[in-house]
Amino acid sequence: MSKTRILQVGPLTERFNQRIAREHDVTPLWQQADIPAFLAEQGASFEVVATSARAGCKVELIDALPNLKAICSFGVGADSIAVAEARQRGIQVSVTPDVLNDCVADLAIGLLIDTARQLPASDRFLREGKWLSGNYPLTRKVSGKNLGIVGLGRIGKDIAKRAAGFDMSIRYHNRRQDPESAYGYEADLLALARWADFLVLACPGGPATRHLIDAEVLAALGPQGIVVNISRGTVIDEAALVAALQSGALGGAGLDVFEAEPKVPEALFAMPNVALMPHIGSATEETRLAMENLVFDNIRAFIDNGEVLTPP
Ligand code: 8YV
Repeated sequence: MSKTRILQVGPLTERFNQRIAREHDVTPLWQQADIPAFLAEQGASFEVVATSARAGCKVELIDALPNLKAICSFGVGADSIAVAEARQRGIQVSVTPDVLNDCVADLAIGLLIDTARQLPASDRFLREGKWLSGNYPLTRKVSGKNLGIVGLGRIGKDIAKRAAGFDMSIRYHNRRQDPESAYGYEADLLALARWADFLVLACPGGPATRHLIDAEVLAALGPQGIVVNISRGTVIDEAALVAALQSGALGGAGLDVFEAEPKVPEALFAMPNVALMPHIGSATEETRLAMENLVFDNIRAFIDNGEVLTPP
């Protein structure tokens, strides 16, 4: 067991919790009876924080750990971690990129089909015995449509690869054009939304993308358009989304993420053109194990060589 003291911010799987306790000198922060008193007394003894995209690491926690040197997080998103403040203080940060691309991209395509073909609502229709009195209404075709991707990063590219198998035309919006990408670049998000049948959001969360998808973008996507969000709930103005779905200004929404998880606007529950998932993009046995292993690899690399492997 190494001498480096690790502070674990929130619980992960039982397997993760047991392994970190076996391999490291770890203290579970969430189990402390009086967290501020604990941090005041012992904060200076921790060099590493183990956390997750959900539990995060705010600047207040960094302030309470004056000898902190590395923050190793489970999850690819770094929007809940004070990355800029950490960097200013020479604290390294790691996340778990790439190992979850397949599963998140799979879910994006799944949500797109779910929403366009109304699979959750069709399933409910059958279970409720309604098929006995008539057929389910017609829905919308998926193959061959125009797909706009907001955020052509690692996950966005894997979504595009899958969508090509459905003969979709693909264009994307990023802050800057990707010189390596052969897909059409659209600098103007509104123009992309106007062109697209489906708009899939795969950009990072955080202040730079907060409410990027607002009432105007949703109106440009239009009454037959569908938005799919597998990034962060904050990227969509959720109140505007609910209003656009209620008025028919937007055709449908497939959502894995929400502004105030685990709270989801109840107005969405009864809508047949909406598919709702409890933030399960990376939540498969295989991918979650790979993510856990990458957190351990980062902690080990930092302790042994002073460098994390996969910064955000
Ligand atoms: C997880 C995620 O739900 O990778 C991310 O950024 O949002 C998801 O994979 C999250 O890491 C759980 O804390």
